[in-house]
Amino acid sequence: MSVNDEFCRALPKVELHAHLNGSISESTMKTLTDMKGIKYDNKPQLMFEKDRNGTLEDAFRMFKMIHEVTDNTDAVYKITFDVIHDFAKDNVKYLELRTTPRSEPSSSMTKTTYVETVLKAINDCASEDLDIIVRLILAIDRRHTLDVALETVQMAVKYREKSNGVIVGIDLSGDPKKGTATDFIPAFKEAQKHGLKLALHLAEIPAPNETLDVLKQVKPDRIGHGTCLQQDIGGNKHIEQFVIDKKIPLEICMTSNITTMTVEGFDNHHFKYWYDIGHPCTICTDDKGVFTTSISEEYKIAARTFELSREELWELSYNSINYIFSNNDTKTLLQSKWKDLKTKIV
Ligand code: 6MZ
Repeated sequence: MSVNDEFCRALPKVELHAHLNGSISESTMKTLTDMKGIKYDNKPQLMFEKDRNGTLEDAFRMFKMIHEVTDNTDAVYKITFDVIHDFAKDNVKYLELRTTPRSEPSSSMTKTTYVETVLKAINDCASEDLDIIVRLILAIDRRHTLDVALETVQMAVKYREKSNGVIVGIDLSGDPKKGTATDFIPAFKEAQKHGLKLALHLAEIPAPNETLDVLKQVKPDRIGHGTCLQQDIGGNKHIEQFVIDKKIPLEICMTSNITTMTVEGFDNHHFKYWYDIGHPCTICTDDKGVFTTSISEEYKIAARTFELSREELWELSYNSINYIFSNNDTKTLLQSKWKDLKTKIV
């Protein structure tokens, strides 16, 4: 049977690359902008219209505006709560949300109250009957300094303890045209020293020098995007071979890459290369709000573009469990959930 919308929705899914402020639905955004008295005909400034392309610069302008809307702890609570409900409704059974701790003097929100608010919303959702496990990754923005990055790692260590392990890792993200990933290597090493996992945006645009340096010096647990790792598209043979040899899973965000035009067309997406050589890949949304997509939609696009069957989509989803940052008990629990559901949907 062919893959359709209904199948992709029913498929149990793992989402490992979702930026909190990029994942806000249109309806949550409308509530927040109404509350702030911002006219909603500003929509094109906060999210891309479906199937409209732009640039990475456009996306980063949007994040700046979104941050103006989510500049207080009430808004941060609401977006976290709503984003978790959105993913749960789309049959995501395990979600690793990532977010950059942020202070906003205008509302007296501090990085500490920011992280505590996100954790409170995660905790409140856990007490509902949502059938989703949520973990948190704290993000380092590459536009910031090493000191800020080290502070983020310290917060992750402290709040992992306080949250009973909800925080599982550290991300590096932000505008790939700004800053240098290698500057943050001491922070990545500090995170590893404390047993935190690393999910780093690497090679979203061609950047072979920093990519190879970071890979060799810290070996991240997952790579975000990895658009330009391959020799023929801005990487080099050492990078490609290292990623293959170390089997570093790639977080694949197709609509994001096409919309920001870092990849020209779904047919040319690097997912095909890595999938065909059997490299670990996990399908993700990146920013489901900004890019007007969903994880079910991303699975459907993969199936339609690369002619994947139901069984192959199932395997993609099932194998993603191997790349989560939680312990083996959680993996086993998810694997048995997937097996129970399989007979009903494939
Ligand atoms: C790099 C990205 C990104 O952290 O405020 N972010 N970084 N590449 C991308 N591809 C399009 N999409 C999102 O969520 C928004 C932040 O996530 C990062 C950027 O730093 C952005 O400001 P949070 O929840």
